[in-house]
Amino acid sequence: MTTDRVHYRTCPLCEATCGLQITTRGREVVSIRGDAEDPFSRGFICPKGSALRDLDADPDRLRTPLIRRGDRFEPATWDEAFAEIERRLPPILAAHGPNSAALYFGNPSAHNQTLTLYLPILSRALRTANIFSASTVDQMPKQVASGLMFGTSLSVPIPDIDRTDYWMILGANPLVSNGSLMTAPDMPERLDAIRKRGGKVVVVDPRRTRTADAASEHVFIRPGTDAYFLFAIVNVLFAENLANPGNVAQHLNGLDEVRALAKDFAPEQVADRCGIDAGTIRRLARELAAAPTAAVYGRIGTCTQEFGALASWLVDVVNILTGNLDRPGGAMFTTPVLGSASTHGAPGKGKGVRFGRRRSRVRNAPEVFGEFPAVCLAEEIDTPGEGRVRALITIAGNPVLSTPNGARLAKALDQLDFMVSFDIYLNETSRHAHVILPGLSPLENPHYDVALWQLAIRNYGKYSAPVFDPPADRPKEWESILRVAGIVMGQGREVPTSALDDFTMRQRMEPALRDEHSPVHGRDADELLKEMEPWTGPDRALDFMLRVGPYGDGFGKNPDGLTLKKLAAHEHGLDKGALVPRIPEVLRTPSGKIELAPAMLVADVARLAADLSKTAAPMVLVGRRDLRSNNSWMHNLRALMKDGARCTLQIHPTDAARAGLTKTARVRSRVGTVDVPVEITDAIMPGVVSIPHGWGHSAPGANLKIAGANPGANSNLLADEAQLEPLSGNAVLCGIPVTVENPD
Ligand SMILES: Nc1nc2c(c(=O)[nH]1)N[C@H]1C(S)=C(S)[C@@H](COP(=O)(O)OP(=O)(O)OC[C@H]3O[C@@H](n4cnc5c(=O)[nH]c(N)nc54)[C@H](O)[C@@H]3O)O[C@H]1N2
Ligand SMILES: Nc1nc2c(c(=O)[nH]1)N[C@H]1C(S)=C(S)[C@@H](COP(=O)(O)OP(=O)(O)OC[C@H]3O[C@@H](n4cnc5c(=O)[nH]c(N)nc54)[C@H](O)[C@@H]3O)O[C@H]1N2
Ligand code: SF4
Ligand SMILES: [Mo]
Repeated sequence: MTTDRVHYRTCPLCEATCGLQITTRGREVVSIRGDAEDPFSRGFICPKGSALRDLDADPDRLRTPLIRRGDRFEPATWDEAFAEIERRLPPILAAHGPNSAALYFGNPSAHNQTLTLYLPILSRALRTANIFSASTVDQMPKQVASGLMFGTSLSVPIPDIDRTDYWMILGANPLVSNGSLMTAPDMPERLDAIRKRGGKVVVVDPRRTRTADAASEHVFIRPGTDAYFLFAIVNVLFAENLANPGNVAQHLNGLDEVRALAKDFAPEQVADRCGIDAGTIRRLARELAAAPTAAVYGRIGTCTQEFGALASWLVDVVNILTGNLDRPGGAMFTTPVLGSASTHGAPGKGKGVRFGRRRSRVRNAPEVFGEFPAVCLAEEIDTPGEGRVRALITIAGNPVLSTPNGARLAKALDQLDFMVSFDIYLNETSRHAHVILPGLSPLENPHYDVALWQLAIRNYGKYSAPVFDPPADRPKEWESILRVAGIVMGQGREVPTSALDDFTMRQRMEPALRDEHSPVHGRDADELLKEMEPWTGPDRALDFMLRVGPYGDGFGKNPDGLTLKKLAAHEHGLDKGALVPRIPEVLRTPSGKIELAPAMLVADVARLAADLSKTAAPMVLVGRRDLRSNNSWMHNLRALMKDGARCTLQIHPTDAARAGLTKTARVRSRVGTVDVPVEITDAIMPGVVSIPHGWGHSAPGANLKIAGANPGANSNLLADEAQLEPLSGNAVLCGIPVTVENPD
C-alpha cells in the first residue's frame, strides 16, 4: 500500500503565489489545500489553486511532442521532434538572417522558474530583433514609466497595503485577479483589514467590481481617462498647496515641470471627459493628501489603454506629491530575496533605461526593453519584403486569443515557413505550429517566483522542489530550451544539455564577477561552480542569485546568509519582513535622482491635452477577469468550468434597451465582429461594455475537449492591432470603440 505524502509548494498560476499543501499517493494528487503555515498566504487559496490537480491529470495536456504532417498532428519521440527542428529551422536562419525568426513568450514564463531563467538563453541564441511577449498586452507602460523615473525595468513601487490608511485602486480588480504588480496573497483578508483598522479603500473603475463592492467608495470612470483624472489630482495638490513629497523631496528632479504641466488639467476641465464631477476629484485629492499614509495603485485598466504610460507615471507622481513614496503605508520598493537590477551595481545611481535602439520593420515601432509590440507580430509575418519573419517560436503563450486581431494573427501564422510551440496544450495558437514541445506538469517542476517576488508587499522567498519526479524519458523544459538554443547556434541537437548549461551558467555569473559591489567580485567561476554542487539547471541559477543577493551568504562573505539549501529547509517559505525604505539606494537613474518629469513622458502630455477636445466614442469596450479563469488556458479543467462559459457582454440597462438587446449581442469594432450572450447589469457605466478575454475555444484542430464545449467568443477579434500606446508599444485593450446591435 502506498502511503500519503504531504508537500508544501507555491501555486504557480497567478501573482498571488499562495502556499499550497498538496497530499499525494503514488503519482496521484489526493488533495490540494491552502498552506496555513505559509507566513505570507496564511492558508488562502482560490479555486484555481486546487484545480492544479485537474491540470496535472488533464488527459488533453500534452505529454509527448507533436509533429504536424499535413493538417494532422502525430505524436513523436523527443529525438524526432528535435531532428525536425534541426532540419527546418537553421536553413531559414542561414538563408534569411537572424531576424527571420521571431520569439513570442507568454504569461506563464513570468511564473515559472525554468522559463524565467532559460528563456533569455534562447532569445540570445536566436540573435533576433523580433522578440515579442505578453508584456506588451499587459504591464509594459508601467515598466516604461517606472524605468524612466527610478532606473530599471522592475523599479515598480508597490502599494504597502498591510500598513496603509488609504488605498486608491484604479483599473484593477484584485479580489478577482488576486493582484498584479503587487504580489500579495490573501487579498480578501488584506483588503478587509484596511477597513477594519479605520482606513479607506477607493476603487476607480468603469465597472462596479467585486473589489468595488468591498471598498469604502467606488467611482465610475470613463475608460482611457485615468491620466486626466490623476493629472487633475496633481493640479489640486499644487493649487491648494497640498503637495509635499516629504522624505524624498531632496531626491527629486522635475517638480516645477510637473507643476506647470498640471495647470492645464484642473478638475473642471477634465470632469466631463472622465465622467467624474469636479467636486469628487477635489475631494479625493484632499483625502489623499490628508490621509496619514496612502497608496495609489493602477493596473490593467490603467496600462492597456491609449494613455497607459502617462497614467502609470501619474500614479507615482501622486504617490510622491502626497509624501507617500518609500514610506511604510505608502508605495515602497521590495528588497527581493533573490536580488534584482536595483540591488546590483553601485547603489543610488545607474545607467537608467533607454528605448528605441531598434525599430520594427513594418511600423517603425521602437524597441522597449528589448521587445517589439505584440500588436506588430502579425504584420511582421504577413507583410512581404526583405526582413520578413518566416519562423516563429512561441513559449507558453497563446497570442491568437490574447493579442489584438487574433483573426489576422491566425492567418499570418499559417504563412510561416516554420513554427515551434513550447506549450502544454494543442490550442488556438500551437495548432499552427509544425512542432509542439510540451513542458512538464507544474507539479513536476521546481518552483521559485523569480519575477513576482521582486514585486511583493513583503520580502519573501520559498523554494518548492518538484512534487513528482518527471518521467525519466522526458526532458525537463529547460533542457528542451537549451537543446533548441544549441540547434540555433549551429551546435546540433546532440550536444549534452549539461555542457550547454555549464556554458550558460558561466555567462550568468559573469556580471556579478565583474561588479565591484557584488560579494563575488573577482572570484573564480570554477570555484563558485564547485560550491554550488550538486545543484544543476534552474536550481543552480537560483542558488547563485540567492547567494549574491541581499540576504545571501556571498559564497562565504556572510556565512549566516542564505543558500538555496538553507532556503529549501523553510518548507512553508521564508519571510524577511515588511518592506523597508530604499530611497536613494534603490535608484538606478543616471542622475541618481527620482525623475519626476522624464522627457519622454512630458513630451506625450501634448497628445493627452490635444485629445481632451476630441469627442469621445459613444460606446467603448473594456475587459474583465473572473475568478475561475486564468487568461486563455484554464478552461479545459472541469473543476473551473462547472458553471459553464462566463464569456458574456456586460451592458448597462439603458444601452441594452436602446439597442433592443435580449439574448445575444453582435459587437463590432474596426477590425472584427463577435456574437456574445448579453448580461444586462447596472454594475457597468452607460456607454461602456465588457467582454472577458481568453475565450473563443472553437478553433478547428485544437484539442481542448472541455474548453471546446463552452468556447465563448474571442474578445481580441475586436481589439485593434493598429492601435498602440506609443511609448511602451502596449496594446489598447480598454476603451475600444464598438457598436452593439441585436443580431436577431
Ligand atoms: N482583450 C484583452 N486581452 C488580453 C488581456 C486583457 O485584459 N484584455 N490581458 C492580457 C494579459 S495581462 C496577459 S498576461 C496576456 C496573456 O497572454 P498569453 O501569455 O499569450 O496567453 P495565456 O492565455 O496566458 O497563455 C499561456 C499559454 O502557456 C501555456 N502554458 C502553461 N503552462 C506552461 C508551461 O509550463 N510551459 C509551457 N511551455 N507552456 C505553458 C498554456 O497552455 C497557454 O497556451 O493576455 C493579454 N490579453
Ligand atoms: N482569476 C484570474 N486572475 C488573474 C488573471 C485571470 O485571467 N483570471 N490574469 C492574471 C493576469 S495575467 C493579470 S495581468 C492580472 C490583472 O489583474 P487586474 O489588473 O486586477 O485585472 P482585471 O481584473 O482585468 O481588472 C482590470 C479592471 O480595469 C477596469 N478598467 C477597464 N478599463 C479601464 C480604464 O480605462 N480605467 C480604469 N480605471 N479602469 C478600467 C476593468 O473594468 C477591470 O475591472 O490578473 C491576474 N490574475
Ligand atoms: S490566488 Fe493565484 S496563487 Fe493563489 S491559489 Fe489562486 S491561482 Fe494560485
Ligand atoms: Mo497579465
